[in-house]
Amino acid sequence: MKFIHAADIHLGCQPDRGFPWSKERSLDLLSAFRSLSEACQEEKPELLLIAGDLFHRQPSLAELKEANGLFSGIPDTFVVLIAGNHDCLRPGSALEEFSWAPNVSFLSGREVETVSFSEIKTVVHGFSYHAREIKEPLYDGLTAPKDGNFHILLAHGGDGTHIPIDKKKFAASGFSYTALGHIHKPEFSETGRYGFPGSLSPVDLTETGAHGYLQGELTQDDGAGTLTLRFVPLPSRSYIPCQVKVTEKTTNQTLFQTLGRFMEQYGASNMYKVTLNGRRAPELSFNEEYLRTAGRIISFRDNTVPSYNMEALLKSHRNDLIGDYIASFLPDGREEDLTDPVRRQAFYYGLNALLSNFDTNTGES
Ligand SMILES: [Mn+2]
Repeated sequence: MKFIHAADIHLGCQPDRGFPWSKERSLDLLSAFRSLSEACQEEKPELLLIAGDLFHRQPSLAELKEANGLFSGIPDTFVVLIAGNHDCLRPGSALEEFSWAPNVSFLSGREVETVSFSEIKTVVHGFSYHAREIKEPLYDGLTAPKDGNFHILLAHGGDGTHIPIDKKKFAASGFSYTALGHIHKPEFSETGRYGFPGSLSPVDLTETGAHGYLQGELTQDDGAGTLTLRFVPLPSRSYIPCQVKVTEKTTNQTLFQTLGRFMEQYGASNMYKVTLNGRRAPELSFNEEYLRTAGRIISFRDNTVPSYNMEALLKSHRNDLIGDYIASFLPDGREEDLTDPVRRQAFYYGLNALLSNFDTNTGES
């Protein structure tokens, strides 16, 4: 029995809101969902499992019709879905009242229900969220009968406020596979009999790395079946960390060029999380606003420190305010001791201010 397992598609979400490329990112989510249905047309799995958060929020009737349209285009695949915390069921909502295509089963109840497919000797168990949060570990006690069928648990959660789970328990639960959603980073275990496909396409800047779905197969053996799983990445724009080490020679213009080359190499349509490290010329600070125009920079972090010669400064300011100032932060004269980033930043701001106001003739600040 072949299946495809996806989750956290978040249709209707607009990632990177406020950035000029945000609109394109919401289209990415639509493309990823279409790619998933095309994968089903090509691979012809018996089952498509969608483990919650198909929609980013309460779907409109139009969004439901769009999703259903793709599902009805894969009539030879049984589709089973549940609602997650984002698209949790509200009384009287379009989602609650929607009638899905004949090949789609929506496990909409708040308690475990099942749908059986005798053709593929498979039973899918699951329930839907009816609230934004569920703090009880509702999956921990569930077990599957030994009746010759494959039993699949479709589940959504895995953190403290969304059905905490104990991954170690899944292998002994009797379920052939627990198809999870909610955690947006892919993670799966054949021996542990569970998988998180992660979000189908990344929905925010924390979601670096590859995104896609899980493709699996269950074959009969004496027990719950032999499980194989494979992660299939979907081509998509992604969030890429970009760490730059600056030197005393780095200026805003040369840094702009470095960032530009990096983004060209990894794809100008991707989003970059820029972090600057190293020691910059003390007179110079980096102009975030200007540097952001080098490309799609979703986050910008400047951890650089000015490259003062602390030993020489301490020597020449032994008897003035600057020497006292340095000594109050660095009793041993070592900058490495300033490990707290806020304190470090404050120290350099202060030092810079003192030095720029220091009158070399009078020796006073
Ligand atoms: Mn979720």
